[in-house]
Amino acid sequence: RTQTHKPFSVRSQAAPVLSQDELKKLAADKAVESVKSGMILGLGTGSTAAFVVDKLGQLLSTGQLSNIIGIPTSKRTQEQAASLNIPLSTLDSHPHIDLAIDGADEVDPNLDLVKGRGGALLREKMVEAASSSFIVVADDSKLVSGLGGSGLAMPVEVVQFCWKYNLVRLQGLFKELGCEAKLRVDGSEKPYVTDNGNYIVDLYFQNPIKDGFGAGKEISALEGVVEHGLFLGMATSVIIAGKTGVEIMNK
Ligand code: ABF
Repeated sequence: RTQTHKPFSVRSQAAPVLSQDELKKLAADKAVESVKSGMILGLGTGSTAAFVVDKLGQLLSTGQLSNIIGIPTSKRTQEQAASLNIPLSTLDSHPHIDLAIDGADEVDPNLDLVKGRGGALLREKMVEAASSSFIVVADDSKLVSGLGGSGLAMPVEVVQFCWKYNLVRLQGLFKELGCEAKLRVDGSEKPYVTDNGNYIVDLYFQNPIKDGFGAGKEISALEGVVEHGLFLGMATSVIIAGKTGVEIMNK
């Protein structure tokens, strides 16, 4: 089921051209409409999720929301939320989350996702799996017909120990998809280290993944793999903002 909401009610024919950030904010604001006072909330990571956190901070500061507890999915989000005085806790203290809102890197027509280009996939998956509802917010550049089909990275978090051994094994798993595996590096060309002290191997596919569940299982079966960026069957709805408005895709 898909619903479309126009971004503005415009009288003139020419609709305003929104920047990518404005689209992200539009999707974020729409998602925050589902937040109710008293909820335990999973707080996502990334530039779109940051708009969600901003909006929550604003609604709390004006008293339009109260008694929210946020469970952040990264140190970055934790810092942002703390700076906005959003009360925070952990999955240890709150193992059941009412609603998580987060961005994504790819969204396919079944609402399956690639996530983790922001490096926070492990905590995102733990928090979102513990949530009764999971709303994804994105601009329309994230829509793909098949996962892995954007030509951009599908991340896999691996332990540092013998990361090269696992990089080679990961690349070998998807030879027939023309997969190239690369260790993620930071701005100084040093290995990127996740919040959990691990490395990330980014997989680049020439062809989309046909069997996401099968691929996920094969990746997880490799010893030393911590988590992968395929988020399958997890999203309850996806809010996509594009030129024609905000589209809500429901399961
Ligand atoms: C998180 O942020 C990640 O899972 C995903 O990698 C990224 C998307 O970032 P952005 O919203 O900045 O495109 O949701």
